Amino acid sequence: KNGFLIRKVHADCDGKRTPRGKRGWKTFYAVLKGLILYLQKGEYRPDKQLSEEDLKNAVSIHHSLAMRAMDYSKRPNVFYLRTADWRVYLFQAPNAEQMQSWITRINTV
Ligand code: I3P
Repeated sequence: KNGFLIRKVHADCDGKRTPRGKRGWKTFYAVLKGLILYLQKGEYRPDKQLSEEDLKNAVSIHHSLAMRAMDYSKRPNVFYLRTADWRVYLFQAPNAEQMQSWITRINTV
């Protein structure tokens, strides 16, 4: 699965709150391949080499949990992704259908 997602980093490894200055929303082209969610900046080309930054932004979804962000009302179509090492991301999908589809795909790999 792939498509545009807007990401906010809420918690770093071990659930530590992400510091100010690193909590802004950023747009990525997301590609879910196996157990990795790749987040690429800039325009998407299927043959494009992943940059070092793209690799840093990649998220392991092994033993992760995605769920609708019921308590987050500033933006619509937002879901949480909590990883096995207790990072927490918020992702805003383009619409409700895409949000649900990402949640389902992430939780059923
Ligand atoms: C953050 C940015 C986010 C905001 C976050 C700020 O600043 O303005 O949009 O989250 O608030 O810290 P920065 O880019 O300097 O990290 P919201 O959009 O959810 O308000 P927060 O610290 O309350 O999460």
